[in-house]
Amino acid sequence: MSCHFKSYITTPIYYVNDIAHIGHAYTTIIADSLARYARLIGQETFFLTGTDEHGQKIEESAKLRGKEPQAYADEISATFKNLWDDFDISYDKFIRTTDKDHKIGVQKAFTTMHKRGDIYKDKYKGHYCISCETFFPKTQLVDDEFCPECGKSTSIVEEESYFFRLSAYQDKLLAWYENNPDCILPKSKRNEVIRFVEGGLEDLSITRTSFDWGVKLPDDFNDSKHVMYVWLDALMNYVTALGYGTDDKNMDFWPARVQLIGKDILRFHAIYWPAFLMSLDLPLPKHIGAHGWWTRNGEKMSKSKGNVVNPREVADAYGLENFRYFMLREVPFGGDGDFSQKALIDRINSDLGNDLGNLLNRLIGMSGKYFDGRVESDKVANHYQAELNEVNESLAKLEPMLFELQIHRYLEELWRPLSVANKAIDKYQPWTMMKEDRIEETMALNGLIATILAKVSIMLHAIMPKTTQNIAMALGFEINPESFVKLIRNDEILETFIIEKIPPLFPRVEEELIVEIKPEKVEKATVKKESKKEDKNEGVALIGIDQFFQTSLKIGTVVGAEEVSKSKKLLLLQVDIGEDKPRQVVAGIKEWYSAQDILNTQVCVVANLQPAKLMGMKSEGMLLAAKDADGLCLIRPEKPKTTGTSIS
Ligand code: ME8
Repeated sequence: MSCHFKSYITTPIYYVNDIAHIGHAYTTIIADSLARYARLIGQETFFLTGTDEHGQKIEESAKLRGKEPQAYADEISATFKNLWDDFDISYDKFIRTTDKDHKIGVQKAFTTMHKRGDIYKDKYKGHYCISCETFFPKTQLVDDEFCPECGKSTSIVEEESYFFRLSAYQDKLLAWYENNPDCILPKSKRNEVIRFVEGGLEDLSITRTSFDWGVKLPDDFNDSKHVMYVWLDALMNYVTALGYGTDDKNMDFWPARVQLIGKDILRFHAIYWPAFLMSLDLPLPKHIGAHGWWTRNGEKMSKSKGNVVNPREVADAYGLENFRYFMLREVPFGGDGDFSQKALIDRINSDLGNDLGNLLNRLIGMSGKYFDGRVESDKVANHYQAELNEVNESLAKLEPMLFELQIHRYLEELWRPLSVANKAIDKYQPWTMMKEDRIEETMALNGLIATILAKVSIMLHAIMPKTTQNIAMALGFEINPESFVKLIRNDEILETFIIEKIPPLFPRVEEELIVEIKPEKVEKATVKKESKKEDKNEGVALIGIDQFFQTSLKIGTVVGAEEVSKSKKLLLLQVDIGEDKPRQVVAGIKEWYSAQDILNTQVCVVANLQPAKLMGMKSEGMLLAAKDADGLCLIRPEKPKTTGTSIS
């Protein structure tokens, strides 16, 4: 039995500037599986997830959509929560950084760090990437301008700021990594972090004055223009969720057993977070687990390519639990993984269908035919001790693997008992044994298979909760902490039962169930379920209204226009869409409009496109236009409308 009696498991809190995709689902499903496993083995468990709602990025996303940040955060946070609820994610708390208690906790942390002498005020000048909410030294920028992490343009920010004395924690951090070889998993990631910290740590700017949307400093600082740096705010969620700074109600769950993150945010969790905790005199987490990156068909997922995997779509098409199994089995934790329907279908048909589902079907078939469904396991050891030994050996290896985050190996090892069972049927040939009247041996073989299926179901339960409960039901028991102790810990056998026929668990998948929307052929893509007979829609991907509303369309007034001399096609426009300053838009319309034609006219602007660069000029929007054989015309409001009005 493990020595931790309380297991606290966390996911990152996800930004509300985007809806959930397969990457978010991956982290959350791993965490859910660990939490379910911890509960099954009888540990008191607390599983936390939630949303990260402050910062400039969120403020700007809200503004682009013409919404107040709080209203916008409410809306997107709910989409995450709904998805996790629909996915049956067993979180104990869903935290939002806009929760009052969280804000109080962050302020308390700030005060504590300050009292300890870890916070001081100074000036900061640096290159800031809004998308990553991070300052980068000039030496790390790409072409002196672009963010080394996400490639977007950075801007120079000079502000008065409070600083956290990160530099003072360099040695303590190195000692922590040194003395706790498993503190960062996989170990290769720990080595990366050590190298980074050995390179030297600068103090960290932890407040901002250039925007408002964040946790204010505590009142006694009397410094209302500062808000907390979003990463200080966000990281603190892991303890404010337990009551830090308010009622301390669940603080006995701290330190966390496992904090799951993607490799993109390792630096924040493996360097800043432990330093903050040390400053607060709180213990450090047992494991920080950084997983790799999901791509789709070998390509990075991005909205502009239109290849982002929507977890709901996959779960609807292939089954939620099959999808869970696939993600956890397919990729070694820490490595990058590729999502393809082919790989998913292979896992369903082969691992789940052939190895597991068919085994149950074979058992239902044999016990029905020979024994009216009765299965007795009490003579198994008399006839199949070698098989039992092999199974027990495999099961014994499993225990530490999950919490060491060797999840794909755990599943691989868990399939060995299934293979023992399948091989035993082929080897002992129950149909021959029955002909030879070897009834006890045949019954014991069925008992062996049932026992193996029962044990495997228990150990697979955390990953496929409903499916395994169905298997258990067919085998006349229920998966719970008691049956775990009986069948796994104490190696007991299944009591005699009458097998129940259940519908096939993993019907064979014959073809891809989601029609790929190829990025460059969006207009030609079809959606299988909906493409039926509506001629007008044939060949066009149907989208839901919520997808349509993800596009922010605005009435803009062109307040500046000039021709780009080196280009036959481009005009450089300044378009007012009701924001502080006009947007620069580079439009390919010069063949049909002169600068003068378009100046002081109204246009329709797509306002939430990723900025792009055209001939070295930044373009922060796109104009709506229609083009046919006669040429191109701009789409404009029929009557003048207030600049910045949303189009819907
Ligand atoms: O970083 N593959 O939030 P976020 C695998 N708010 N995992 C992926 C992924 C991909 N392609 N894309 C995202 C933030 N993830 C901060 C965290 S915590 C105090 C604050 C997963 O919405 C992965 O877990 O950008 C990654 O770490 C997380 O989503 C980032 O989510």
